[in-house]
Amino acid sequence: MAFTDLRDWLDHLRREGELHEVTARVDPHLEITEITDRVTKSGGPALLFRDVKGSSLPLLINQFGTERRTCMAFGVGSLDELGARIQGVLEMTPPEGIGEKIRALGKLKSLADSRPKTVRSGPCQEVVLDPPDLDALPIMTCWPKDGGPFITLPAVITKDPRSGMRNVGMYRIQKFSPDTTAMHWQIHKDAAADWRGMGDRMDVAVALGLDPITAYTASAPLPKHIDELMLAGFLRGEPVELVRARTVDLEVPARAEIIIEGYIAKGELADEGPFGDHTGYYTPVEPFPVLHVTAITMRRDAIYPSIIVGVPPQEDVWLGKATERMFLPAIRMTMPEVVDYDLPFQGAFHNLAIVSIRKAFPGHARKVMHAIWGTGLLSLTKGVVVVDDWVDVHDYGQVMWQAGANVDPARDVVLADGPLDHLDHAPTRQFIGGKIGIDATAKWESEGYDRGWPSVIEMSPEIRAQVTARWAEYGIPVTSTDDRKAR
Ligand SMILES: Cc1cc2nc3c(=O)[nH]c(=O)nc-3n(C[C@H](O)[C@H](O)[C@H](O)COP(=O)(O)O)c2cc1C
Ligand SMILES: [Mn+2]
Repeated sequence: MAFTDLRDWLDHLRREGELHEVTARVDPHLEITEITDRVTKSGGPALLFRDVKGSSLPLLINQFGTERRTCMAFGVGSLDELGARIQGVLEMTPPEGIGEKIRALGKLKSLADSRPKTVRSGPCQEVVLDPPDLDALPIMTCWPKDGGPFITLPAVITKDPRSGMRNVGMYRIQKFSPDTTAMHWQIHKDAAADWRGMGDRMDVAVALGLDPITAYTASAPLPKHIDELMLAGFLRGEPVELVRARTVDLEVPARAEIIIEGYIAKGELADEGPFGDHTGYYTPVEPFPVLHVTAITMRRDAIYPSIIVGVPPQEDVWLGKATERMFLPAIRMTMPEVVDYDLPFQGAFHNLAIVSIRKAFPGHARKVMHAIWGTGLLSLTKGVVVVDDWVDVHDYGQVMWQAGANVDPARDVVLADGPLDHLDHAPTRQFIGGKIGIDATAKWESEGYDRGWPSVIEMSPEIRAQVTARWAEYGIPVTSTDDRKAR
Protein backbone atom coordinates (compact mmCIF):
# COMPACT_ATOMS: atom_id res chain seq x y z
CA MET A 1 0.00 0.00 0.00
CA ALA A 2 1.46 3.34 -1.01
CA PHE A 3 1.95 6.19 1.44
CA THR A 4 -1.10 8.44 1.39
CA ASP A 5 0.89 11.65 1.84
CA LEU A 6 4.10 13.13 3.18
CA ARG A 7 2.98 12.64 6.79
CA ASP A 8 2.25 8.97 6.30
CA TRP A 9 5.73 8.58 4.77
CA LEU A 10 7.33 10.51 7.65
CA ASP A 11 5.61 8.27 10.20
CA HIS A 12 7.05 5.27 8.38
CA LEU A 13 10.55 6.77 8.31
CA ARG A 14 10.26 7.49 12.02
CA ARG A 15 9.22 3.91 12.81
CA GLU A 16 12.11 2.58 10.73
CA GLY A 17 14.67 4.78 12.50
CA GLU A 18 15.25 6.65 9.22
CA LEU A 19 14.25 10.12 10.42
CA HIS A 20 16.14 12.43 12.73
CA GLU A 21 14.44 15.51 14.15
CA VAL A 22 16.66 18.50 14.79
CA THR A 23 15.23 20.87 17.40
CA ALA A 24 18.19 23.27 17.51
CA ARG A 25 17.50 26.50 15.64
CA VAL A 26 19.09 26.41 12.17
CA ASP A 27 19.49 28.96 9.39
CA PRO A 28 17.98 28.19 5.95
CA HIS A 29 20.72 30.45 4.60
CA LEU A 30 23.65 28.02 3.92
CA GLU A 31 23.65 26.29 7.33
CA ILE A 32 21.06 23.61 6.45
CA THR A 33 23.00 22.84 3.27
CA GLU A 34 26.24 22.23 5.14
CA ILE A 35 24.50 19.99 7.68
CA THR A 36 22.66 18.04 5.00
CA ASP A 37 25.70 17.68 2.74
CA ARG A 38 27.56 15.98 5.58
CA VAL A 39 24.63 13.73 6.49
CA THR A 40 23.93 12.69 2.88
CA LYS A 41 27.57 11.94 2.13
CA SER A 42 27.76 9.72 5.22
CA GLY A 43 24.57 7.81 4.37
CA GLY A 44 22.66 9.32 7.30
CA PRO A 45 18.92 9.69 7.97
CA ALA A 46 16.25 12.02 6.64
CA LEU A 47 16.26 15.26 8.60
CA LEU A 48 13.30 17.20 9.93
CA PHE A 49 14.40 20.65 11.09
CA ARG A 50 11.78 21.79 13.60
CA ASP A 51 13.08 25.29 14.23
CA VAL A 52 14.12 27.08 11.07
CA LYS A 53 15.08 30.71 11.48
CA GLY A 54 12.50 33.09 10.01
CA SER A 55 9.67 30.58 9.49
CA SER A 56 7.19 28.68 11.62
CA LEU A 57 7.21 25.69 9.24
CA PRO A 58 9.47 22.67 9.78
CA LEU A 59 11.74 21.66 6.88
CA LEU A 60 12.24 18.10 5.64
CA ILE A 61 15.36 17.17 3.68
CA ASN A 62 17.32 14.02 2.69
CA GLN A 63 14.18 11.85 2.45
CA PHE A 64 15.66 10.15 -0.66
CA GLY A 65 19.24 10.28 0.65
CA THR A 66 20.02 6.54 0.57
CA GLU A 67 19.19 3.61 -1.68
CA ARG A 68 17.37 1.94 1.21
CA ARG A 69 15.08 4.93 1.81
CA THR A 70 14.43 5.36 -1.89
CA CYS A 71 13.41 1.69 -2.10
CA MET A 72 11.16 2.22 0.94
CA ALA A 73 9.60 5.22 -0.77
CA PHE A 74 8.59 3.05 -3.72
CA GLY A 75 7.77 -0.01 -1.60
CA VAL A 76 10.30 -2.18 -3.46
CA GLY A 77 13.18 -4.39 -2.36
CA SER A 78 15.47 -3.08 -5.10
CA LEU A 79 15.20 -0.31 -7.66
CA ASP A 80 15.30 -2.96 -10.43
CA GLU A 81 11.77 -3.93 -9.37
CA LEU A 82 10.60 -0.55 -10.69
CA GLY A 83 11.71 -1.57 -14.18
CA ALA A 84 9.98 -4.93 -13.81
CA ARG A 85 6.69 -3.19 -12.90
CA ILE A 86 6.86 -0.98 -16.00
CA GLN A 87 7.89 -3.90 -18.18
CA GLY A 88 4.76 -5.79 -17.16
CA VAL A 89 2.63 -3.12 -18.80
CA LEU A 90 4.84 -2.45 -21.81
CA GLU A 91 4.96 -6.11 -22.75
CA MET A 92 1.22 -6.53 -23.00
CA THR A 93 0.42 -8.56 -26.09
CA PRO A 94 -3.05 -9.63 -27.20
CA PRO A 95 -3.93 -12.26 -24.57
CA GLU A 96 -4.53 -15.88 -25.49
CA GLY A 97 -6.52 -18.29 -23.36
CA ILE A 98 -8.72 -17.47 -20.42
CA GLY A 99 -5.94 -17.28 -17.82
CA GLU A 100 -3.95 -14.77 -19.84
CA LYS A 101 -7.11 -12.77 -20.60
CA ILE A 102 -7.90 -12.43 -16.91
CA ARG A 103 -4.33 -11.38 -16.16
CA ALA A 104 -4.45 -8.84 -18.99
CA LEU A 105 -7.72 -7.45 -17.65
CA GLY A 106 -6.07 -7.02 -14.28
CA LYS A 107 -3.24 -5.04 -15.86
CA LEU A 108 -5.66 -2.91 -17.87
CA LYS A 109 -7.65 -2.22 -14.73
CA SER A 110 -4.54 -1.17 -12.85
CA LEU A 111 -3.73 1.20 -15.71
CA ALA A 112 -7.26 2.63 -15.77
CA ASP A 113 -7.11 3.03 -11.98
CA SER A 114 -3.86 4.98 -12.31
CA ARG A 115 -5.59 8.11 -13.58
CA PRO A 116 -5.82 10.86 -10.98
CA LYS A 117 -9.19 11.29 -9.32
CA THR A 118 -10.81 14.65 -8.64
CA VAL A 119 -12.27 15.09 -5.16
CA ARG A 120 -14.31 17.97 -3.77
CA SER A 121 -11.99 19.10 -1.02
CA GLY A 122 -8.57 18.35 0.33
CA PRO A 123 -6.37 19.18 3.30
CA CYS A 124 -3.98 21.20 1.10
CA GLN A 125 -6.51 24.05 1.30
CA GLU A 126 -7.10 23.98 5.07
CA VAL A 127 -5.12 27.19 5.57
CA VAL A 128 -5.11 30.12 3.16
CA LEU A 129 -2.25 32.59 3.38
CA ASP A 130 -3.88 35.91 2.64
CA PRO A 131 -2.13 37.80 1.17
CA PRO A 132 0.12 35.14 -0.33
CA ASP A 133 3.53 35.47 1.28
CA LEU A 134 6.47 33.31 0.24
CA ASP A 135 8.44 34.72 3.16
CA ALA A 136 6.38 32.45 5.39
CA LEU A 137 8.16 29.41 3.90
CA PRO A 138 11.64 28.32 5.08
CA ILE A 139 13.09 28.58 1.57
CA MET A 140 16.78 27.72 1.56
CA THR A 141 19.65 29.66 0.09
CA CYS A 142 21.79 26.62 -0.66
CA TRP A 143 25.27 27.79 -1.66
CA PRO A 144 27.28 31.00 -1.04
CA LYS A 145 27.11 32.34 -4.60
CA ASP A 146 23.42 31.48 -5.16
CA GLY A 147 21.36 34.38 -6.47
CA GLY A 148 18.83 34.02 -3.62
CA PRO A 149 16.59 31.48 -1.95
CA PHE A 150 15.31 28.60 -4.12
CA ILE A 151 12.43 26.15 -3.73
CA THR A 152 14.20 22.94 -4.73
CA LEU A 153 11.73 20.04 -4.44
CA PRO A 154 8.57 21.25 -6.18
CA ALA A 155 6.06 19.55 -8.46
CA VAL A 156 5.25 22.24 -11.01
CA ILE A 157 1.89 21.74 -12.70
CA THR A 158 1.09 23.31 -16.07
CA LYS A 159 -1.16 22.57 -19.03
CA ASP A 160 -0.33 22.47 -22.70
CA PRO A 161 -2.44 25.38 -24.04
CA ARG A 162 -3.04 23.49 -27.30
CA SER A 163 -3.99 20.02 -26.06
CA GLY A 164 -5.04 20.81 -22.48
CA MET A 165 -2.76 17.96 -21.32
CA ARG A 166 -1.27 18.30 -17.86
CA ASN A 167 2.46 18.25 -17.15
CA VAL A 168 4.20 17.90 -13.81
CA GLY A 169 7.89 18.75 -13.63
CA MET A 170 10.52 19.31 -10.95
CA TYR A 171 11.90 22.75 -11.80
CA ARG A 172 13.64 24.89 -9.19
CA ILE A 173 11.96 28.16 -8.22
CA GLN A 174 13.92 31.24 -7.17
CA LYS A 175 12.06 33.55 -4.81
CA PHE A 176 12.29 37.17 -5.98
CA SER A 177 9.81 38.78 -3.56
CA PRO A 178 6.97 37.65 -1.24
CA ASP A 179 4.80 37.10 -4.33
CA THR A 180 7.07 36.66 -7.34
CA THR A 181 9.49 33.93 -8.42
CA ALA A 182 11.34 32.65 -11.47
CA MET A 183 10.40 29.37 -13.15
CA HIS A 184 13.53 27.49 -14.16
CA TRP A 185 12.16 25.08 -16.74
CA GLN A 186 15.00 24.32 -19.10
CA ILE A 187 14.65 24.59 -22.86
CA HIS A 188 14.21 20.84 -23.46
CA LYS A 189 11.55 20.36 -20.79
CA ASP A 190 7.82 19.87 -21.21
CA ALA A 191 6.68 22.96 -19.29
CA ALA A 192 9.01 25.08 -21.43
CA ALA A 193 7.15 23.79 -24.50
CA ASP A 194 3.82 24.62 -22.82
CA TRP A 195 5.16 28.10 -22.10
CA ARG A 196 6.33 28.66 -25.69
CA GLY A 197 2.77 27.94 -26.82
CA MET A 198 1.07 30.12 -24.22
CA GLY A 199 -1.42 32.88 -24.87
CA ASP A 200 -1.42 36.08 -22.80
CA ARG A 201 -1.44 34.29 -19.48
CA MET A 202 -0.28 30.87 -18.33
CA ASP A 203 -1.50 29.32 -15.09
CA VAL A 204 0.96 27.47 -12.89
CA ALA A 205 0.49 25.55 -9.65
CA VAL A 206 3.31 24.30 -7.48
CA ALA A 207 2.75 21.42 -5.08
CA LEU A 208 5.18 21.02 -2.17
CA GLY A 209 5.25 18.13 0.26
CA LEU A 210 3.81 15.07 -1.48
CA ASP A 211 3.87 11.35 -0.90
CA PRO A 212 7.33 10.25 -2.08
CA ILE A 213 6.21 8.52 -5.28
CA THR A 214 4.25 11.51 -6.55
CA ALA A 215 7.14 13.79 -5.58
CA TYR A 216 9.53 11.57 -7.58
CA THR A 217 7.36 11.47 -10.69
CA ALA A 218 7.77 15.23 -11.14
CA SER A 219 11.39 14.39 -12.04
CA ALA A 220 10.53 11.48 -14.37
CA PRO A 221 11.44 12.11 -18.05
CA LEU A 222 8.14 10.94 -19.53
CA PRO A 223 7.16 11.69 -23.12
CA LYS A 224 5.32 15.00 -23.21
CA HIS A 225 1.85 13.59 -23.75
CA ILE A 226 2.00 11.34 -20.67
CA ASP A 227 0.74 12.81 -17.40
CA GLU A 228 3.26 12.24 -14.61
CA LEU A 229 0.35 11.85 -12.17
CA MET A 230 -0.74 8.79 -14.12
CA LEU A 231 2.70 7.23 -13.55
CA ALA A 232 2.38 8.20 -9.89
CA GLY A 233 -1.00 6.45 -9.70
CA PHE A 234 0.38 3.37 -11.41
CA LEU A 235 3.42 3.12 -9.13
CA ARG A 236 1.32 3.84 -6.04
CA GLY A 237 -1.33 1.31 -6.96
CA GLU A 238 -3.95 3.94 -6.27
CA PRO A 239 -4.80 7.24 -7.93
CA VAL A 240 -3.50 10.63 -6.86
CA GLU A 241 -6.40 12.69 -5.52
CA LEU A 242 -6.76 16.20 -6.92
CA VAL A 243 -8.77 19.26 -5.95
CA ARG A 244 -9.45 22.38 -7.99
CA ALA A 245 -6.97 25.16 -7.35
CA ARG A 246 -8.53 28.34 -5.94
CA THR A 247 -7.23 31.01 -8.29
CA VAL A 248 -5.95 29.18 -11.38
CA ASP A 249 -7.48 26.76 -13.86
CA LEU A 250 -5.58 23.70 -12.67
CA GLU A 251 -6.04 20.78 -10.31
CA VAL A 252 -3.59 20.19 -7.49
CA PRO A 253 -2.76 17.17 -5.28
CA ALA A 254 -5.35 17.22 -2.49
CA ARG A 255 -3.00 15.94 0.20
CA ALA A 256 -0.02 18.20 -0.59
CA GLU A 257 1.43 20.14 2.34
CA ILE A 258 1.63 23.45 0.47
CA ILE A 259 0.22 24.77 -2.84
CA ILE A 260 1.48 27.89 -4.58
CA GLU A 261 -0.79 29.19 -7.36
CA GLY A 262 0.10 31.83 -9.87
CA TYR A 263 0.42 32.94 -13.46
CA ILE A 264 3.02 33.95 -15.99
CA ALA A 265 2.40 36.98 -18.20
CA LYS A 266 3.35 36.69 -21.85
CA GLY A 267 6.91 37.75 -22.57
CA GLU A 268 7.85 38.59 -18.99
CA LEU A 269 11.33 37.37 -18.12
CA ALA A 270 13.75 38.13 -15.30
CA ASP A 271 17.28 37.14 -14.40
CA GLU A 272 17.43 33.84 -12.56
CA GLY A 273 20.50 32.40 -10.79
CA PRO A 274 23.30 31.83 -10.20
CA PHE A 275 22.58 28.46 -8.58
CA GLY A 276 24.92 25.78 -7.26
CA ASP A 277 23.74 22.96 -9.48
CA HIS A 278 23.90 19.18 -9.75
CA THR A 279 26.83 19.47 -12.15
CA GLY A 280 28.89 20.51 -9.12
CA TYR A 281 29.26 24.01 -10.60
CA TYR A 282 27.26 27.20 -10.43
CA THR A 283 24.95 27.75 -13.36
CA PRO A 284 25.02 31.36 -14.53
CA VAL A 285 22.35 34.03 -14.54
CA GLU A 286 19.86 33.58 -17.40
CA PRO A 287 16.44 35.03 -18.13
CA PHE A 288 13.50 32.83 -17.13
CA PRO A 289 9.74 33.42 -16.90
CA VAL A 290 8.36 35.24 -13.86
CA LEU A 291 5.60 33.70 -11.75
CA HIS A 292 3.12 36.04 -10.05
CA VAL A 293 1.75 34.27 -7.00
CA THR A 294 -2.02 34.59 -6.62
CA ALA A 295 -2.59 32.21 -3.70
CA ILE A 296 -0.76 30.07 -1.18
CA THR A 297 -2.74 27.36 0.59
CA MET A 298 -1.50 24.86 3.15
CA ARG A 299 -2.40 22.07 5.46
CA ARG A 300 -2.56 22.81 9.15
CA ASP A 301 0.99 22.39 10.55
CA ALA A 302 2.40 22.17 7.03
CA ILE A 303 5.84 20.68 6.44
CA TYR A 304 8.14 22.25 3.83
CA PRO A 305 10.19 19.78 1.73
CA SER A 306 13.61 20.57 0.34
CA ILE A 307 16.62 18.98 -1.36
CA ILE A 308 20.10 20.21 -2.18
CA VAL A 309 22.09 19.53 -5.29
CA GLY A 310 25.81 20.24 -5.62
CA VAL A 311 29.06 18.37 -6.04
CA PRO A 312 27.91 14.76 -6.40
CA PRO A 313 26.90 12.60 -4.65
CA GLN A 314 23.86 14.38 -3.22
CA GLU A 315 20.33 13.27 -2.43
CA ASP A 316 19.29 13.56 -6.10
CA VAL A 317 21.53 10.56 -6.97
CA TRP A 318 18.78 8.21 -5.86
CA LEU A 319 16.04 10.02 -7.78
CA GLY A 320 18.27 9.65 -10.85
CA LYS A 321 18.98 5.98 -10.19
CA ALA A 322 15.26 5.30 -9.73
CA THR A 323 14.69 6.82 -13.17
CA GLU A 324 17.58 4.85 -14.69
CA ARG A 325 16.15 1.54 -13.41
CA MET A 326 12.53 2.39 -14.16
CA PHE A 327 13.15 3.36 -17.76
CA LEU A 328 15.26 0.35 -18.84
CA PRO A 329 12.20 -1.51 -20.23
CA ALA A 330 11.08 1.60 -22.12
CA ILE A 331 14.54 1.87 -23.71
CA ARG A 332 14.37 -1.81 -24.64
CA MET A 333 11.08 -1.18 -26.45
CA THR A 334 12.93 0.67 -29.20
CA MET A 335 16.39 -0.86 -28.59
CA PRO A 336 15.74 -4.53 -27.79
CA GLU A 337 19.46 -5.29 -28.10
CA VAL A 338 20.15 -3.30 -24.93
CA VAL A 339 20.90 -5.63 -22.01
CA ASP A 340 21.51 -2.95 -19.39
CA TYR A 341 22.72 0.62 -19.01
CA ASP A 342 24.24 2.84 -16.35
CA LEU A 343 24.30 6.63 -16.04
CA PRO A 344 27.10 7.38 -13.57
CA PHE A 345 26.01 10.09 -11.14
CA GLN A 346 29.61 11.28 -11.16
CA GLY A 347 28.88 12.29 -14.76
CA ALA A 348 25.82 14.25 -13.61
CA PHE A 349 23.70 11.55 -15.34
CA HIS A 350 23.36 13.21 -18.73
CA ASN A 351 27.09 13.38 -19.48
CA LEU A 352 27.81 9.66 -19.80
CA ALA A 353 25.93 6.45 -20.57
CA ILE A 354 27.41 2.96 -20.45
CA VAL A 355 25.33 0.51 -22.47
CA SER A 356 25.69 -3.27 -22.84
CA ILE A 357 24.24 -4.84 -25.98
CA ARG A 358 23.68 -8.20 -27.57
CA LYS A 359 25.71 -7.46 -30.68
CA ALA A 360 24.15 -9.02 -33.76
CA PHE A 361 25.53 -7.25 -36.83
CA PRO A 362 28.49 -5.15 -37.98
CA GLY A 363 28.28 -1.57 -36.75
CA HIS A 364 25.72 -2.49 -34.12
CA ALA A 365 27.42 -0.47 -31.35
CA ARG A 366 27.20 2.63 -33.53
CA LYS A 367 23.53 2.05 -34.17
CA VAL A 368 22.98 2.05 -30.40
CA MET A 369 25.01 5.26 -29.86
CA HIS A 370 22.88 7.08 -32.43
CA ALA A 371 19.71 5.63 -30.94
CA ILE A 372 20.67 6.97 -27.49
CA TRP A 373 21.36 10.36 -29.08
CA GLY A 374 17.85 10.20 -30.56
CA THR A 375 15.82 9.14 -27.52
CA GLY A 376 13.95 11.60 -25.28
CA LEU A 377 16.10 13.42 -22.74
CA LEU A 378 18.79 10.71 -23.22
CA SER A 379 19.50 12.55 -26.47
CA LEU A 380 21.42 15.10 -24.37
CA THR A 381 23.99 12.43 -23.39
CA LYS A 382 27.51 13.56 -24.29
CA GLY A 383 29.39 10.27 -24.10
CA VAL A 384 28.16 6.75 -24.86
CA VAL A 385 30.32 3.70 -24.12
CA VAL A 386 29.03 0.46 -25.64
CA VAL A 387 30.16 -2.90 -24.26
CA ASP A 388 29.27 -6.53 -24.95
CA ASP A 389 26.32 -8.24 -23.26
CA TRP A 390 28.33 -10.02 -20.53
CA VAL A 391 29.95 -6.86 -19.20
CA ASP A 392 28.48 -5.46 -15.97
CA VAL A 393 27.78 -1.83 -16.83
CA HIS A 394 27.54 -0.94 -13.13
CA ASP A 395 31.08 -2.23 -12.51
CA TYR A 396 33.10 0.76 -13.70
CA GLY A 397 36.37 -1.20 -13.27
CA GLN A 398 35.15 -3.81 -15.71
CA VAL A 399 33.96 -1.14 -18.13
CA MET A 400 37.37 0.59 -17.92
CA TRP A 401 39.04 -2.76 -18.66
CA GLN A 402 36.91 -3.25 -21.76
CA ALA A 403 37.39 0.33 -22.93
CA GLY A 404 41.12 0.03 -22.41
CA ALA A 405 41.57 -3.43 -23.90
CA ASN A 406 39.16 -3.37 -26.86
CA VAL A 407 39.32 0.15 -28.21
CA ASP A 408 41.46 1.36 -31.09
CA PRO A 409 40.75 5.09 -30.87
CA ALA A 410 41.38 5.57 -34.57
CA ARG A 411 38.66 3.05 -35.35
CA ASP A 412 36.26 2.87 -32.42
CA VAL A 413 35.54 6.47 -31.50
CA VAL A 414 32.54 8.21 -33.04
CA LEU A 415 32.52 11.98 -32.87
CA ALA A 416 29.17 13.57 -33.54
CA ASP A 417 27.34 16.67 -32.45
CA GLY A 418 23.89 17.62 -31.31
CA PRO A 419 21.88 19.17 -28.50
CA LEU A 420 23.46 19.29 -25.04
CA ASP A 421 21.99 19.82 -21.60
CA HIS A 422 20.88 23.34 -20.75
CA LEU A 423 23.21 23.38 -17.73
CA ASP A 424 26.30 22.04 -19.50
CA HIS A 425 29.00 24.70 -19.23
CA ALA A 426 31.56 22.79 -21.34
CA PRO A 427 30.41 23.59 -24.90
CA THR A 428 31.54 26.88 -26.39
CA ARG A 429 27.95 27.65 -27.35
CA GLN A 430 25.15 26.84 -24.93
CA PHE A 431 22.80 23.97 -25.88
CA ILE A 432 24.88 22.52 -28.72
CA GLY A 433 28.16 20.70 -28.99
CA GLY A 434 30.07 17.48 -29.46
CA LYS A 435 29.18 13.89 -28.66
CA ILE A 436 31.57 11.00 -28.23
CA GLY A 437 30.76 7.34 -28.71
CA ILE A 438 33.23 4.64 -27.76
CA ASP A 439 32.71 1.16 -29.17
CA ALA A 440 34.30 -1.15 -26.60
CA THR A 441 32.69 -4.33 -27.94
CA ALA A 442 34.77 -7.18 -29.43
CA LYS A 443 35.35 -6.44 -33.12
CA TRP A 444 34.21 -8.88 -35.77
CA GLU A 445 35.74 -10.01 -39.01
CA SER A 446 32.69 -8.57 -40.76
CA GLU A 447 33.70 -5.22 -39.26
CA GLY A 448 37.10 -5.49 -40.92
CA TYR A 449 39.02 -7.02 -38.03
CA ASP A 450 40.84 -9.98 -39.58
CA ARG A 451 43.41 -10.76 -36.88
CA GLY A 452 41.04 -13.09 -35.00
CA TRP A 453 39.64 -11.39 -31.87
CA PRO A 454 41.20 -13.03 -28.78
CA SER A 455 39.24 -14.86 -26.07
CA VAL A 456 38.93 -13.52 -22.56
CA ILE A 457 40.94 -15.70 -20.17
CA GLU A 458 38.77 -18.10 -18.23
CA MET A 459 39.44 -21.14 -16.03
CA SER A 460 37.63 -24.30 -17.00
CA PRO A 461 34.43 -24.98 -15.01
CA GLU A 462 35.69 -28.40 -13.85
CA ILE A 463 38.80 -26.95 -12.22
CA ARG A 464 36.76 -24.15 -10.65
CA ALA A 465 34.35 -26.68 -9.15
CA GLN A 466 37.25 -28.83 -7.95
CA VAL A 467 38.98 -25.91 -6.24
CA THR A 468 35.75 -24.79 -4.58
CA ALA A 469 35.18 -28.33 -3.28
CA ARG A 470 38.75 -28.65 -1.97
CA TRP A 471 39.12 -25.11 -0.62
CA ALA A 472 39.18 -26.09 3.07
CA GLU A 473 41.89 -28.67 2.40
CA TYR A 474 44.35 -26.03 1.23
CA GLY A 475 44.08 -24.22 4.58
CA ILE A 476 44.54 -20.78 2.96
CA PRO A 477 43.10 -18.12 5.27
CA VAL A 478 40.97 -16.25 2.72
CA THR A 479 37.37 -16.87 1.76
CA SER A 480 37.04 -18.66 -1.55
CA THR A 481 34.99 -16.68 -4.02
CA ASP A 482 33.78 -17.91 -7.36
CA ASP A 483 31.35 -15.28 -8.51
CA ARG A 484 32.50 -15.10 -12.10
CA LYS A 485 29.78 -14.88 -14.70
CA ALA A 486 29.88 -16.97 -17.85
CA ARG A 487 31.04 -15.02 -20.89
C1 LIG B 1 16.29 17.70 -7.52
C2 LIG B 1 16.00 17.97 -8.97
C3 LIG B 1 16.00 19.27 -9.44
C4 LIG B 1 15.74 19.56 -10.76
N1 LIG B 1 15.73 20.87 -11.18
C5 LIG B 1 15.41 21.16 -12.46
C6 LIG B 1 15.30 22.51 -12.89
O1 LIG B 1 15.51 23.45 -12.12
N2 LIG B 1 14.96 22.75 -14.18
C7 LIG B 1 14.70 21.73 -15.07
O2 LIG B 1 14.38 21.99 -16.21
N3 LIG B 1 14.82 20.44 -14.69
C8 LIG B 1 15.16 20.12 -13.40
N4 LIG B 1 15.24 18.82 -13.00
C9 LIG B 1 15.03 17.74 -13.98
C10 LIG B 1 13.56 17.60 -14.35
O3 LIG B 1 12.77 17.47 -13.20
C11 LIG B 1 13.34 16.41 -15.26
O4 LIG B 1 14.05 16.62 -16.46
C12 LIG B 1 11.88 16.12 -15.60
O5 LIG B 1 11.85 15.17 -16.64
C13 LIG B 1 11.16 17.37 -16.03
O6 LIG B 1 9.80 17.08 -16.31
P1 LIG B 1 9.28 17.11 -17.81
O7 LIG B 1 9.93 15.90 -18.49
O8 LIG B 1 7.80 16.95 -17.67
O9 LIG B 1 9.71 18.39 -18.40
C14 LIG B 1 15.50 18.51 -11.67
C15 LIG B 1 15.51 17.20 -11.21
C16 LIG B 1 15.76 16.92 -9.88
C17 LIG B 1 15.75 15.49 -9.42
MN1 LIG C 1 6.47 15.69 -18.70
